[in-house]
Amino acid sequence: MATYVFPVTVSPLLTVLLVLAALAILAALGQRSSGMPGLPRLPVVGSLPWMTGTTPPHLLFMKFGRKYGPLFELYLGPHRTVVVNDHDHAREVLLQRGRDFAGRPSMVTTDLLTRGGKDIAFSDYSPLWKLHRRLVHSSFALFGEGSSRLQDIVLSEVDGLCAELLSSNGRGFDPSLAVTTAVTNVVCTLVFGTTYKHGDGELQEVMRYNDGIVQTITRGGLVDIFSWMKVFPNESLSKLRACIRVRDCLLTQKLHEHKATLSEGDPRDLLDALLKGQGSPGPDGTVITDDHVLMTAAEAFGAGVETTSTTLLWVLAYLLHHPEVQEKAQRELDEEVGERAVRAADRGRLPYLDSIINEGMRIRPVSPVLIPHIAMSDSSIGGHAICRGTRVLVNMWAIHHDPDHWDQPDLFKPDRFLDDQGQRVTPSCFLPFGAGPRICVGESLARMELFLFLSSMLQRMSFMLPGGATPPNLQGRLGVVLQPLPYKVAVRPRAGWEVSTHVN
Ligand code: STR
Repeated sequence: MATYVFPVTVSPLLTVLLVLAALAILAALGQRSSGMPGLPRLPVVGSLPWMTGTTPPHLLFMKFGRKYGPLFELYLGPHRTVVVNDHDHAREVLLQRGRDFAGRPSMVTTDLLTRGGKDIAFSDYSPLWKLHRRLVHSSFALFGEGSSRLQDIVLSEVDGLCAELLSSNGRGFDPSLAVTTAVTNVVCTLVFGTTYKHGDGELQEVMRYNDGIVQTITRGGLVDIFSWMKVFPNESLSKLRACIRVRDCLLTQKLHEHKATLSEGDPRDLLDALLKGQGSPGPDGTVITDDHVLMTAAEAFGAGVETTSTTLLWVLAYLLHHPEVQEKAQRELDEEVGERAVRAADRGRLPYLDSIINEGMRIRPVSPVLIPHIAMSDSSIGGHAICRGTRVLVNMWAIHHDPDHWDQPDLFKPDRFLDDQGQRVTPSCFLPFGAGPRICVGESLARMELFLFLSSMLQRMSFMLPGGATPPNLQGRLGVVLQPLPYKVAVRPRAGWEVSTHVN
């Protein structure tokens, strides 16, 4: 077929004018074609020019929500993105039409991190993903509720942590390193069966690469919106690649060791459980490869460390603001547990302690805007048509701070999770782990770990503001999770527990 060349030559100036006019028309057309309120939009950059500044997304979206309502749209570059700021629409997206919205967008940074989506959190919805998720779920179940494995691991780590905290002898110090080290060690034991001494070189290497990933994973910034930008040099991406290399080297070695020593009988740790469950192919003949096992271990690791240590640090920060809450929890512990070590089975008896953890996760959710969802088929939210491929951001921060559902949402009040008899209540708009097909697979492990760490710490010691220090800033800093800014505490052993300074 002959190529037909349009026989008109247009002057460069006219071309520029035509292009500008076309852009203006496109911009006008781009507005509200769906009838959903939302931010203005320009070609190529979308709504990004209206989203500059230093306000983190969860607060920015809440501000836009006041102008556009609880459900609105914006364009991240070319990507149509719907933001959900309220509980009713969130339930639609996560639960009622959970399947429609269970997809994940592909992003440059997370594709690097997960070898193109061989993980659970970031990989797109597929039969293989479902099979993989089921395997991870059943492997986690071997260590959580109904087994004493996690309890034993945490309790042996708590001794070391308490000893370290108490060694400060009443001086003020930043608790984050000690807490993160303890949590990292629990996760190392759970995932690949290695328990390190505090200060061990390999443990430090693990903490270093993890920190590097945390710092760079969200800093890819524009590259996750305009993927073609990955061809340009990008310092953050190079650092991310370097950390991933160190991670993969360590985990591959653990994987080989596990394969070589795998035996009949109970799995020793998560890697064993995954390897043992790897065999059976999925419905369409797909299989869970070694890469999947490796990526799962890496992710269980990253998710387990960042979320748990951050939640603990938030709770401690709030306890410094509310000594009366700490005292009430300690009274409950004294009455219900006394001097023996706290066990997982005590959870039922300690509703107030649980309510503190819940209130911490409500007021400062580690994931204030959940990992982006994507519509896998044409669907709808709140009666608005949503076409396949639309990204959906659920603003859990806005839901957890909605004054229509929470009395004085900005105040730390654990009692809101208890009724007048002191029994647990769980408001339906409390969703710190998300909901639906993408709900956090580690929820029950996380809850148990948080419970065991916090109860053991509060049983043994009191956290106070160091003399003259101002209470922690509660504003938070958004990285891959929402973290408290560094702060200092002083600790004092509680009566009968002075001895724990001598443990280890
Ligand atoms: C932290 C750093 C790391 O080494 C690996 C991961 C992968 C899983 C991520 C985790 C991260 C940060 C917290 C996440 C978690 C999956 C679920 C969790 C994003 C980047 C939350 O949704 C809070």
